[in-house]
Amino acid sequence: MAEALIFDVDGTLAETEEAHRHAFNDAFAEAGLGWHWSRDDYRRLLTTTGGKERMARHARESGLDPEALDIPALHRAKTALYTRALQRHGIALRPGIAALIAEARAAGMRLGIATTTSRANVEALSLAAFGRPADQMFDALACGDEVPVKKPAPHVYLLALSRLGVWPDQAIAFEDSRNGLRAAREAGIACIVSPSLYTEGEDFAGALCVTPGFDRLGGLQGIAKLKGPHHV
Ligand code: XBP
Ligand code: MG
Repeated sequence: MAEALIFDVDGTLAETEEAHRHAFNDAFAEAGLGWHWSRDDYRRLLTTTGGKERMARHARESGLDPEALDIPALHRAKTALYTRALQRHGIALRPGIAALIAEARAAGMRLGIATTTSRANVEALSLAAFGRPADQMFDALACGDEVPVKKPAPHVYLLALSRLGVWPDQAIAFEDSRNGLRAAREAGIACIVSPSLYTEGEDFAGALCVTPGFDRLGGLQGIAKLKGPHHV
């Protein structure tokens, strides 16, 4: 039995990317940039992890110099809009997440977060979806604004492992994207993938298991029976 479960946030705990996309578009409108990301634009741009990095890519693809724009300020505005939207409208957890977390807690396992997004966004999601602050839900949080390189680099998973005090083979990661899976695998962690709205159809080679929903795993007992890159 694994000793720790480590969860990605966006697309894994909840379907958040539409809320992110609306917040980006509202921030672009407030700044008078004339940019608008459609769902198709966003699907393509999501292969670049991190909001600031995504905006810089869009600027370059539009023939603009990202350095000439105040991307950090634009991203702060986007974060404020995103956190306010979660506060106002709430957000539902993906099926199976609440049960897995409750079962792992009852079994004395440690729980962590390894995400590309910022601590502020994790906090907003935790309050909106669990009704509790993130540090009451998870033993360790590792966020994109704390590491030098975002997923698919392994840094955020390595940070989560060290904060949880477990080795890679004592943990299982839960992801929705190829970039997230690559990050977990690079860190040596077995990874269960359930694709989300925007990641359906990606290549998940190397996953311990790919499932249409985390509620289909049969809980911790079902997970313990999975055979794959690591025995868990
Ligand atoms: C999710 C992301 C994030 C969000 C936006 O990746 O790439 O960038 O889309 O969040 P993952 P920020 O689920 O693999 O961690 O704007 O706060 O960066
Ligand atoms: Mg994700």
